[in-house]
Amino acid sequence: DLVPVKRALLSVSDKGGLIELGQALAAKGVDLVSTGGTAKALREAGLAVKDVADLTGFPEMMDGRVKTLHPMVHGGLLALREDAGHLASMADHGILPIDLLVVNLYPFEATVAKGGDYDDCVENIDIGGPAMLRAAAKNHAYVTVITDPEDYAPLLAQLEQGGTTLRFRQECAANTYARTAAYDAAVSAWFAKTLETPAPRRRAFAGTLAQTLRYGENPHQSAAFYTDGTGRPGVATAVQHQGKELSYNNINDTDAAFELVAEFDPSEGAACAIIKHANPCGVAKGKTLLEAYKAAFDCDRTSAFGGIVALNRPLDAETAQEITGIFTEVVIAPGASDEAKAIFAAKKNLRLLTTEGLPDVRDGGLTFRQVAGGFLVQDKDNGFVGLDDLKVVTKKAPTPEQMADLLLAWKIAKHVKSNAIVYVKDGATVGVGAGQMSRVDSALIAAKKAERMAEALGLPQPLTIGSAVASDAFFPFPDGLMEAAAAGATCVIQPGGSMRDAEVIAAADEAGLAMVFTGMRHFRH
Ligand code: 93A
Repeated sequence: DLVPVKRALLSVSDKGGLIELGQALAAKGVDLVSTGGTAKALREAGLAVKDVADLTGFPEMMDGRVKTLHPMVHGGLLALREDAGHLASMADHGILPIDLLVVNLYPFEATVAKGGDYDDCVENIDIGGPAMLRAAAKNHAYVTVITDPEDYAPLLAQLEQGGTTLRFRQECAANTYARTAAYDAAVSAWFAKTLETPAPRRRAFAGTLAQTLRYGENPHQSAAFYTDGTGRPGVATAVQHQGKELSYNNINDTDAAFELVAEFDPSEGAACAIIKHANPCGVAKGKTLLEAYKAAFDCDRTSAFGGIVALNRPLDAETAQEITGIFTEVVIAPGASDEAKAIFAAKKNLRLLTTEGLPDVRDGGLTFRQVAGGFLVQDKDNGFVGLDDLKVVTKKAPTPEQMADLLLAWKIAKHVKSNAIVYVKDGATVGVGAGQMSRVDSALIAAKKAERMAEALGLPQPLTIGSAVASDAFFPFPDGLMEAAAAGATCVIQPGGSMRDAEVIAAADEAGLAMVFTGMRHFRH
């Protein structure tokens, strides 16, 4: 079933690998046809190329908007080579068969990512490219279609044997439709964002395969990682400097870690988050990264083992040295010094990821969750509560120091699975209770961990004594609040809004607590 390639149409925006491909094709005696910029590049490399304009008898016009949208092109791609009627049409109109199409599209996603203005984005919506890709992919019985420079080598390997196999052409077709679907999804997402309509009647979701993963959450699940083209700084766009390939769980945890640490403006201080199973087991601010890392580590040293560490400033040598003290899976930071990299190089299993800056946590964007038969889509939780939004509801008001810890606890609680209870003291978490079905249990578990840490660190008492506590949602009864008070919390931040707020406030006053309401909830499931 080998189909030889005699004529190829090349029209690419990403000209990487183009010359080598053109040379290899020419060496195999393939006739090359190309659009303006692609033809120019090939010619400059000394290759003989025919212009699409010569094929169609029309010049490229309207600033390139119309170059390949012509029956000479589409007939050549779509004609069934063994159909008498199709062959007759080809003969009548002088249409030449095109056996290979190499197209990659106008960089729409990249234009959006780099903040292109409205007209720029619109102009980068490729029309002719996807039309050709879809035509060629439909006619995969005869036509080979390539839309990714990474497939140039496999293509040439196929041609070595005299032509492409049906299986290869089918795989190319499948990739092509995924690409055009992702492309249109990106256009549709850009419109939704521009028009500020999170829920248009139809919504396409698509991504580009970044990596097939060894397995999913468990070894019996296959998995892959897709990028969405937004270019948001984070695990999808990070550079990995060392260590083995990231796993599904690593990617998930690294994302949780980096999104959390991005809450902390690096110009206001260093911050570190240590994550296990997508929940923070230690978060701290510090004058230096080292200070922040140490304080985060001291929240729950047991859980930090094998964790993911995220930093809000470029990794420095002293922090790198400290991190190598225990086994850590991944470190992600907006950069790393050469010295820090050299220190990590000795730790073969430690992955170091660096990004171009931190993501903007106030940024919009969507989150998805699959349910049977559909998807739940929502805005990212980019809710923010500042000092002015807080309402003191108890007789006692928090001191400025308590207020700072309360706001920190609140910021962190947003990134903890519900029910979330977070104890903070002096700029660092001292207990995190996550993912419990009862808020009382989250309060208890966090306090218990703090007790264990106090023992391990040889402290006279758990650090929850005199701490600030945050609850991601209101206390429906006073019991959860009382557990926090029993653990030693002296001030509380929570959304409020329970039917029993009055009862909860009375209990807080009774216990001598200072409590503030945020008016905003941070459920996370
Ligand atoms: O503006 S288009 O939508 N109109 C077309 O007819 C057309 N044909 C190919 N864009 C079109 N293309 C695209 O031009 C290709 O998808 C490719 O990305 C690009 C290559 O242009 P050049 O060869 O001039 O660099």
